Amino acid sequence: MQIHFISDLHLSADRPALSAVFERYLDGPARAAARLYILGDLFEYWAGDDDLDDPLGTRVAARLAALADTGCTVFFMPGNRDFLLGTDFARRARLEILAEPTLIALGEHAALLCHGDSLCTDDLAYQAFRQQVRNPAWQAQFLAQPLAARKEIIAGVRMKSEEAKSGKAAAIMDVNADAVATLLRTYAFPRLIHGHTHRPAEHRVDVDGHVCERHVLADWREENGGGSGEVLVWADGALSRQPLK
Ligand code: LP5
Ligand code: MN
Repeated sequence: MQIHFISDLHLSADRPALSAVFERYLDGPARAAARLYILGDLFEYWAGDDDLDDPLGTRVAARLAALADTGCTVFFMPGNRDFLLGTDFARRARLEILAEPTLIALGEHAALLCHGDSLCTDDLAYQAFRQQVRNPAWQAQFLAQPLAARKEIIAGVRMKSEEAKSGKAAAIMDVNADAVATLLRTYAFPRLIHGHTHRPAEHRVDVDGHVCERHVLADWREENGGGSGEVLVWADGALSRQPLK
């Protein structure tokens, strides 16, 4: 039985080709998985579960629920764009929301799962922003605002974020080696699987003499009207990447 890992799909109404790749994946390769882990940024942004009547959210929830009906257990870990996804969506999509990080068994070695943004500790402006918006009291206050007002605020933040990113050195927006080492040490040197950085790669990290694998998931892309994605597949005791069209 396979176990699948995906992240950074960034689904949005104005990128239908990405939703098409996702739906083909759910109807095809995902059927071979006993478990699917979605490690954040499934959506370009999520303004709150009261946006569930939005056609994209409704459709994604229904498609995920249909996969769950086939016997696949679907897990979702929040990303920096969809951490407001809550229990209403989870119920509709028949998925389980995971805390970050989560340690799972994967063959002989454990695997530690996270979105990846918490490891980008050199990005001080982002970490300050993250600390604010991940605060439960801040979230409650934000969610108490009308949906339309929230969407306006999010549009402003997205613009500011793009502006800020264009002035940041690429290295700042990657994971910090010490943050990775500290995390791996804390969890007794597992494999690490994360997304967020959009730098898909396999790394080997030496932490106190323990060589740990770090698997960075690929972001899904829309190019020239077509879409492409990738799934990291655990099968027959090994991890491999499968391209999706
Ligand atoms: O997502 P990505 O990879 O493009 O960029 C991230 C960091 N940016 C973000 C912002 C999101 O992309 C957009 C917001 C999504 C919606 C969230 C839902 C609801 C939240 C409501 C918020 C009010 O996460 C980017 C990193 C990059 O990853 C690489 O790691 O660099 O971080 C930034 O660019 C942040 C800026 O440096 C600082 C913050 C600017 C926004 C300030 C707005 C003030 C409004 C105050 C409200 C609390
Ligand atoms: Mn992200």
